[in-house]
Amino acid sequence: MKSRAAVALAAGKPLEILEVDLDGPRSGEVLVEIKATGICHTDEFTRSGADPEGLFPAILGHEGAGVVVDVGPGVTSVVKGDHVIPLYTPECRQCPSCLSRKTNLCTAIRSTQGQGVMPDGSSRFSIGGEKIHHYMGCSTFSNFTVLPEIAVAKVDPEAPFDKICYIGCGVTTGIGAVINTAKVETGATAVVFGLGGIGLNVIQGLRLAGADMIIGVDLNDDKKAWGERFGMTHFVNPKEVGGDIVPYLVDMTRRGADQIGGADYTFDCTGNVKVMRQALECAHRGWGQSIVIGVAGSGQEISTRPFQLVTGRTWKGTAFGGARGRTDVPKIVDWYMAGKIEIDPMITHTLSLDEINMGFDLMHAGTSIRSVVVY
Ligand code: NAD
Ligand code: 022
Ligand code: ZN
Repeated sequence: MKSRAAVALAAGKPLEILEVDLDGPRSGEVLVEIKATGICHTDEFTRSGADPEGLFPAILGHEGAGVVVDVGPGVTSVVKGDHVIPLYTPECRQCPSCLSRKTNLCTAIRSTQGQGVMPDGSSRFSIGGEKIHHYMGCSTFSNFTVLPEIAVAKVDPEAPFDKICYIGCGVTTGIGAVINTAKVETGATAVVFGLGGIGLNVIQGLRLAGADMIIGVDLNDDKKAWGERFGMTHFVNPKEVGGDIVPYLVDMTRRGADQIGGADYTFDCTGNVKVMRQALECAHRGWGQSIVIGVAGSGQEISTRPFQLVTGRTWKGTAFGGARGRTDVPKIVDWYMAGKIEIDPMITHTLSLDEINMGFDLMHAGTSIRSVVVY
């Protein structure tokens, strides 16, 4: 069949809206009509050529929602008409990682996904016989895409596609980092570095978890109102703090009879390795946990003095908020439908596929929280 898609033909070039050929689903695969897709940082990381593992030509996009329109042989967990969210972190429930219950990083299709192909080693996308790569196993910048059955989460059919697509990455990453990775408890203190599309979801996750003090840190003062909108209790702009921000944050979080400062939980949502160090060092001695969510540029390294860890701070990282996609994503959609979490105000721009490159411009300008393309 044919599908309209935004194609990344070469690194650093704008996406081109083209008609592509799409082969139908093979064994264990499903054909999905994508109804909406968010535009996320990783798409830009790859489009720009900064990602050393980026493959071209490719159909990017990994934050979508749509409807199953066909299933290949052997598919049992979804049927035509089901509403689904594609999963860049699949959940096979059979590999050693899924069975371990200790990680969400399913390994069933990991190597082929990284090579931009389906699990059988071939691509379903082409133009004039030339192969086009899949991206993060999703390729949601195509109106139709083929996905492995284990890489779709079946969700409430009443939920609006143009909002729940964001659960395909940003919402689940931010809320999941709080609930699955940090396991934040009622009354906790927290610092969130970077109040963008991820940090704001960390903030609403902290509110959901019942955190007491939620400090947001951002270089952009416009983010103060955004943070407060989702539960932030204090805002710090590092530019307005003369010198080191770490002792400043430690001071803000002094509690208890011993008046030792430091937050119970801190989150890096910037991808800046210097910020990751600040986040670790403003965590409470003895028990503070710092969660790295931001993805740093290739070749970047983090550092701190071992003393920071010896005195009981923990450095953790999270992919897709530690969420097991097929199990956890439908629950997050239900939370949205029940009004427990908010999504609508974070979607600041809705575009048509023809306008997709504008979404990348808005991301660079810092004027959007999330741009969503509606097909
Ligand atoms: P964003 O650009 O919307 O937000 C980043 C924010 O950080 C901005 O508000 C910016 O002003 C602020 N900032 C930049 N430098 C800062 C500094 N030195 N101190 C304080 N604030 C600073 O980006 P986003 O969509 O929120 O994504 C954030 C990061 O999360 C990216 O690196 C992205 O790749 C990553 N991410 C990770 C996962 C995962 O599974 N681990 C999933 C999705 C996104
Ligand atoms: C999504 N991300 C950033 C913005 N939006 C993002 C990027 C990478 C990861 C998670 C989220 C990530 C963390 C750890 C891994 N990845 C490796 C997983 C593994 O090896 O099992 C990651 C993922 C997918 C791909 C590459 C890296 C890919 O499909 N190319 C989950
Ligand atoms: Zn993403």
